[in-house]
Amino acid sequence: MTDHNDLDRRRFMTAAVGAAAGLGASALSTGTAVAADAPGGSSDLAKPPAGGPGSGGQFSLMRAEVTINDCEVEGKLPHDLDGGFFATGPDPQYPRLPGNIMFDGEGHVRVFRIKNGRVDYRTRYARGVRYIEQDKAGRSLYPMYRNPYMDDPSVRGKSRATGNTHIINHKNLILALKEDSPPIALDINTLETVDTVYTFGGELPTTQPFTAHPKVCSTTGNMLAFGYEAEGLGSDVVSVFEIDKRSSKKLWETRIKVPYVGMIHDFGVTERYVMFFVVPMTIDIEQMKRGGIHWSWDRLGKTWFGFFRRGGDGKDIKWFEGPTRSGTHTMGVFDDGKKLYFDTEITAGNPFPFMPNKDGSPPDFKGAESYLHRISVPINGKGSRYDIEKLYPLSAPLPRQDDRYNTVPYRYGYAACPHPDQPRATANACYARMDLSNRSYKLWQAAPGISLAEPVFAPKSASSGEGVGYLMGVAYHLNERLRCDLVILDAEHIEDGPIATVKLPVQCSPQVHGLWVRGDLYPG
Ligand code: V55
Ligand code: FE
Repeated sequence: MTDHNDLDRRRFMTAAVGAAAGLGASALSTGTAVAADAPGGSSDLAKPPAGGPGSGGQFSLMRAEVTINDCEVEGKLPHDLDGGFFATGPDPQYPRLPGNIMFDGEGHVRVFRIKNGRVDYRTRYARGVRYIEQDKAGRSLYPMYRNPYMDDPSVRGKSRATGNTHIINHKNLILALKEDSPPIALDINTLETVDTVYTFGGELPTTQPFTAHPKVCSTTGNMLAFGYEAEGLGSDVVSVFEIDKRSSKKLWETRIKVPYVGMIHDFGVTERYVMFFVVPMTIDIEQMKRGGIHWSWDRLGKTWFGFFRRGGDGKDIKWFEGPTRSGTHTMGVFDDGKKLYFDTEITAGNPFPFMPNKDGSPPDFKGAESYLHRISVPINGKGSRYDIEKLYPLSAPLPRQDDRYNTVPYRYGYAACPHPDQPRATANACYARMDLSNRSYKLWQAAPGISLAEPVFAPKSASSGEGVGYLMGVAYHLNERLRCDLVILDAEHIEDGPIATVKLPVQCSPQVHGLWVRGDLYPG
């Protein structure tokens, strides 16, 4: 097994940074001084965030629902840009209980609807059962991240869905996703909630967990998804299924068993295979019973990469072993008939320093730095370990691709990251466009004081080639009390900077993931 892991050459991409770089930033909004001993980043997290008290970049609370028609735009909005940039993130209705983490909180969805040179901005909470019940009670009823033991008796057994992680469009709906629950369905135009527990018309049980990272098949447009802990809390069964894009019918479903119960946040699908990467962010029932979160990091845990034939019964699943690592987000996958390739961001240790370590050790910020790697295995199943190689020196825990290439070979990846040469960076100063054909990348660096959230790629039209289109994402101005812009770049020339900037007079609600919905996929 090859592992060109040069984490030791890191240039202070630490907590603070890996953090601001992506998910770790979370630490900021919990108010916990977790970074006191962060190598190289200590002072950065210890001092109050630049946006003012309580601010934490892309994870700062907002709560106010906003409607702004015909936003101010600087530069020139491309005339061919037609669609919606959607995003979601946890924006707690009520203050978080001490010990709770920033991955908890009600999903607040937003859209920048762009058409005919005009942008309308709108945000609404995903009003799931949890939101509605808490609104009635006037207090938090689900006080701990993914811990049903802590739920108020009045809501026991009711949907815990928050829709705070990612979204996907299905027919005329925007589905707000959290991996422990069925989606919450929102109207694509108004963002009003139309279904608190969306089951694709009864295709899924109302208790079915549903990943935050479904894939859209590049050839059929159908949706591939899975749910882990599929048969109840702590279950080692993962259900995998494909949903018809028009009828919403389940075309097939397979149940597989995983080597152990860990967080399976994302996966990979090609035209022929389904792939999972099992990492030792393991379920911790004892910790939950003590009032803690769902997970703790097992630094002794091995990783397993598994694949099976798409649409089959899953009995052919083959597992390959690897060292302790974590990988949360898939950038892209493909198979060449001989091997399967799975491009993912990889950390050497616990990727979320705000989640406990099983052995009680303090947060390891260096181990949380995430770099893009490629995992590969032979399709004929020979061998027992997977190969892994590092692709890029960019600290990028939220890598993306052109979503039209979810299930086929792809060339370009995109991500927000700190500048690789700026050791003391505390924010995602850059957007990167990666060209996998020669492992090169291009960067655009934002002005000082800006932290960039995860970008999305928008093709110029449904039929334009890969990489021909726009890269866009939200810029949080750390020195303007987090006021936000949407920056829009020519994806082929990101180094030239934004061609248009949508100026909001307010902060955006927290963002985890975003999605571009092309205008031709809108109703009507
Ligand atoms: C992630 C985010 C989550 C979660 C599990 O992106 C993993 C990683 C916002 O919630 O619950
Ligand atoms: Fe995610």
